[in-house]
Amino acid sequence: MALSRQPDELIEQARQGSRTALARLLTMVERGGSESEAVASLSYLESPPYSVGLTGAPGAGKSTLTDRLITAARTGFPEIDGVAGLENDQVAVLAIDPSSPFTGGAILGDRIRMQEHATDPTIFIRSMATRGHLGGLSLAVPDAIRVLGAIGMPTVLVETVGVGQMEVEVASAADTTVVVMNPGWGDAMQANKAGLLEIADIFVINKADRPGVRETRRDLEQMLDLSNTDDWRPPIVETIAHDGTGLDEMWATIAQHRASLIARHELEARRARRLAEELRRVVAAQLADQVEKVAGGEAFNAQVEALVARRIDPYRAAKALI
Ligand SMILES: Nc1nc2c(ncn2[C@@H]2O[C@H](COP(=O)(O)OP(=O)(O)OP(=O)(O)O)[C@@H](O)[C@H]2O)c(=O)[nH]1
Ligand SMILES: [Mg+2]
Repeated sequence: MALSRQPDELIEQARQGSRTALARLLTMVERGGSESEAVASLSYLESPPYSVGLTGAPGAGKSTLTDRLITAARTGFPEIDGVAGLENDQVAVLAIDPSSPFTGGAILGDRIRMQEHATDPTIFIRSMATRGHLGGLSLAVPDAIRVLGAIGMPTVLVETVGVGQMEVEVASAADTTVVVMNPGWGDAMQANKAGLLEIADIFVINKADRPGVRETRRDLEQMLDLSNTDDWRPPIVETIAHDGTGLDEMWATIAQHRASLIARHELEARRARRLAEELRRVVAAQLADQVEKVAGGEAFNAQVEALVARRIDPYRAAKALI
């Protein structure tokens, strides 16, 4: 079957299992523009997948954890306290590299590490960077997650390096956000400074084979004592991603969080808040686009000349342009 260029046909082909069709859809999303809008208008009609974000400082072990988590995730979400589970017959991973302008496999290390899954048809792994998407990754990633849901992925894992504001935004655009840190003095403080504490639903202290686990846990507990955690106090899980220690507990904790969100009717509320924020970003991006169009050309240059000659002030000039 020849690969289509039409988003609707591509979605159909991807639903039937074509990974090349799925890859092409995600490339469209990544590139932005009218094709990506066409993809969004279709994927938006379907219900979103359950998304789990992993973030944390560079080198914390997110990719190694994600790799292990794929295996755990395939067991699905169990039913918990009457909240229905979810069968994960397929699992998708998005590895987000905010600093890279490249695409489709920029994160070579991740690729190699996750290679044992590469031939598994129930697992889909894709690196993503931004290429001209209006609004950048904070819009491209939710779009990509929706595409994955629309073609039938029940669960999507999203790995992001959480160092800047935008990365935190991307990471927190998941239903469950896991913040990964390491043992050692100060790691919890660093995470706090980076704004990671506020977005964490679950903390993972990875590299628990190293000294300092108790100190990091204590620091975290103290910070949590000071924050408002009435409905859900983020649990702290210790892992050794290398050998898989703690990975079952990590997945079970993610499943607990999912069940808690659903039981409290918070999942829908969260998603609604995220959509409002997303719409705000789309509006901002489209207005910024219009600014670029207004802030160039002859009329604009004429106003600049008038400003230089002190015939007009910037406020009246702007009004004249708009
Ligand atoms: N000792 C120890 N090393 C680990 C553990 N987990 C990961 N590592 C090592 O830590 C290094 C970084 O791991 P990655 O999984 O690439 O970390 P990452 O957070 O994805 O890194 P970036 O994507 O570059 O931010 C690698 O050399 C891993 O082998 C662990 O539990 N214990
Ligand atoms: Mg990584």
